[in-house]
Amino acid sequence: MPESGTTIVITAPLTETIDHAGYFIQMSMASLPIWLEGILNRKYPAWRNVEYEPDGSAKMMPAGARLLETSLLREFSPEDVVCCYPADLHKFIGPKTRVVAVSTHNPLGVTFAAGVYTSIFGSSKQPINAHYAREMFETIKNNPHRANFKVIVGGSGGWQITQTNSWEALSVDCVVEGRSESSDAMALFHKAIRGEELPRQIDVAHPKTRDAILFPDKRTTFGVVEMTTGCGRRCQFCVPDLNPQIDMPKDKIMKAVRANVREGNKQISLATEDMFIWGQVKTDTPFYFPNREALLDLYSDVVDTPGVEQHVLSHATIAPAVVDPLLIEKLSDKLLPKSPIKLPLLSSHPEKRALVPLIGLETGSLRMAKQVMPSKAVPFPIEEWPSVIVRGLEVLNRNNWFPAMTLIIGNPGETDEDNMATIDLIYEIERRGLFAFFIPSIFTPLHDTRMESKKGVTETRQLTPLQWHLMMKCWKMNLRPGQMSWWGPLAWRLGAIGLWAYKLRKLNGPGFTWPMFNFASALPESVMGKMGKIYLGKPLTIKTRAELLQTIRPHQWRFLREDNGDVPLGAPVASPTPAVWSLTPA
Ligand code: B12
Ligand code: SF4
Repeated sequence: MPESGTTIVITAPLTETIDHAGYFIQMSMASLPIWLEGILNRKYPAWRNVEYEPDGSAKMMPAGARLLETSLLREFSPEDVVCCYPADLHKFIGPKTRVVAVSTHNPLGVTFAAGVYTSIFGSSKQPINAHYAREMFETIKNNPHRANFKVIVGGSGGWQITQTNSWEALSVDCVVEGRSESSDAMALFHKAIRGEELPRQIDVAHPKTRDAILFPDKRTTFGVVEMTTGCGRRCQFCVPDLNPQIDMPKDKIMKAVRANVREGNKQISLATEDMFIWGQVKTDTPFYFPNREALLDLYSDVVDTPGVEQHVLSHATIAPAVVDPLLIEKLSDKLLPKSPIKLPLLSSHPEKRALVPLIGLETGSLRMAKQVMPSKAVPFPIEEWPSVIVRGLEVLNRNNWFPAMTLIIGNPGETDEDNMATIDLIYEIERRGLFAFFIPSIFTPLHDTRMESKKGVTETRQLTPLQWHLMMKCWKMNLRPGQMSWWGPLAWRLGAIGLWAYKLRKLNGPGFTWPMFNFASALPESVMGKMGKIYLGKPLTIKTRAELLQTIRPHQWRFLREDNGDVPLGAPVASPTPAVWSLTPA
């Protein structure tokens, strides 16, 4: 590393860069307050360990930082661009440095889910990840060469700085919204190097075509390789859906997978909003009828790449599981052996392996669903949402997929009836012996979304007893697969009640008390229900798969695959290898 420093230094918070212990460690760090860091330190004593290149630069970096590096290398020489960990910034920043570029996912923890749980536990401002992000910004601010360089921040969490007006506090000059491939983003770096003033915030264009998207040739955190951008289901609260719907060319995905392995990564995750649209974007078939052959071909090649020992799924939607159960079955055969996630109490796999994609459930209320996510269930009408969830979960669970399902509590205009409808669905799922990890979060109006101007719940004290009940019931159900010992549940109950008595009771208000007792299993639910303290949910009428297929618009029946059965009578049948497959890249 030159003593004069590198012209452009790229970094990211340590807690967004580490990639051992699986996705869950980063998700926990996004949500747990800093005062609970000790729990993670004890469970993962080596979580801070990172690997280095011989020159002291970072071996692994989040995909966003790597993309920025790749974009810059089109216009700058490799000597002028480096990626390093926050602790090594002083080694790379010198008098010659003109830009410190930060890539961040969630710097202040004000996004959905993250903020909620820290606020339940007491501080809404300092999740572990936010603590480390602030520490990184502090290091940059106090660097002796700070006057000579500009600080440019980008990544999916950049908006948090804009929204909280944190430019001065964090010593940030410019926040970039959008992708680094953009020529506007590059122009900004040239401007900074010339020492010109930068705008505080700039929106840069998203590439419109698949060929305009770059792929890094280095190692990314968790082996993240982009698979798609955009989604197409158009939910009102969604940020990624605002991007164009693009599925990446397979040869580029595979090259990035091999680059990760070559650089010592043993794990891969294909980043997407909905894995099931890949291979079906801009074909003659609507994107919500998955392209089975294309998906099996892609995932098989990824997990069969020599050196790939682990593979984790990112995001998906649930309707495709009802549309094509055989796809799920065949994907499971390929993906389960490489899944690092084991759920001994749930999985029927011989090694107890499981797949845990992130899937949005969001609400069980049809009234709410029609307002905020009218196309979430396509090809099924949104009126069938509860049946789609239940039948989809049946298919997924049967094949050892136990999704992490997000729910939004406190949607604008949400009533007690809406909450009761969601609680009905959660109890229906439980009654049927189905399982998902339910991740409730409080509605946050995310920057740039179609719901940006809407107001959400800002403090946990504002939650109603029904909203609390929904949240705590979800967490109670989530803990089941972890409570294998006789003492586990007992310790959990006592701990939870103790914490409530000590701190949470005051923080979260009176509506929290009975839901908390339910969470801690202080009394049987039926007793609390009879006492009128919690709502136990009413049974729902759930359509069969055959009935659900009947609700698809008849002109789309031809996209259903006969080998799955239940195809409505009189429907022309899709060929087993749809013609559209030839349109997807090899
Ligand atoms: C993989 C992933 C994860 C993984 C791994 C994250 C990691 N550190 O690598 C895990 C599961 C751990 C994770 C966790 C979380 N995630 Co996440 N995640 C994703 C996912 C699927 C892909 C991210 C990615 O790598 N994309 C590919 C890269 C290339 O894209 P990118 O980072 O945006 O980078 C581009 C631009 O932003 C820009 N850019 C990036 N950096 C910079 C820097 C500069 C200076 C410039 C100019 C440009 C620039 O250029 C890049 C392209 O060229 C996205 C959805 C998506 N498709 O983006 C959600 C997503 C980013 N995650 C999200 C959320 C909410 C979270 C959590 C808060 C969830 C939670 N409660 O636990 C946590 C926070 C983690 C933390 N450490 O705090 C949201 C963010 C919403 C928002 N706008 O705030 C998204 C969009 C998902 C969603 N559907 O809502 N996540
Ligand atoms: S299904 Fe998910 S990714 Fe797609 S628009 Fe809705 S929230 Fe966004």
